Amino acid sequence: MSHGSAIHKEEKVWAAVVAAMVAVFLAALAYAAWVTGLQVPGSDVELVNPKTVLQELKPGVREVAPGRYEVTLVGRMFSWIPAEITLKDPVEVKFRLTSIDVIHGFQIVGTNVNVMVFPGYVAEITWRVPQNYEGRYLMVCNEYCGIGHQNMYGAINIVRTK
Ligand SMILES: [Cu+2]
Repeated sequence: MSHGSAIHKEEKVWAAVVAAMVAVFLAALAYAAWVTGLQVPGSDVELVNPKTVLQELKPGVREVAPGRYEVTLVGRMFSWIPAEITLKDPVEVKFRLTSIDVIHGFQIVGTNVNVMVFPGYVAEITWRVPQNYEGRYLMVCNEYCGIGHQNMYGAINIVRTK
């Protein structure tokens, strides 16, 4: 019965193969994380202090070039600040988003703009605005954030002059 606990040579070989595969996978993960700078989508990890973010970031609309806007939005229970924005002849809009309290989700209904909004971080997402649309887009919070979550919505007005 002395061979009962003995490890066969083949078992050792396969254990080594498995260990090598695990090492390769971990190395691939580490490579993706540190060498290629893999990050959570949309989080360019600009850090802000949630307590002073309203003064620091100055929420609102900035036209950086004709048709190109930068919109800074701050989420809080239970609204977006500002809750309504108007964009004239927009082509591309860069949203900068953060929260002063809990995790929110920023979504523009009917588009592919959808990003999680964390307190302490500025998430960035760029929206190429459909050029055939004029009117109102609904922006909502799609991450349950508390008792008034369903009231957390706002509007983006698209105005066309040409
Ligand atoms: Cu919310």
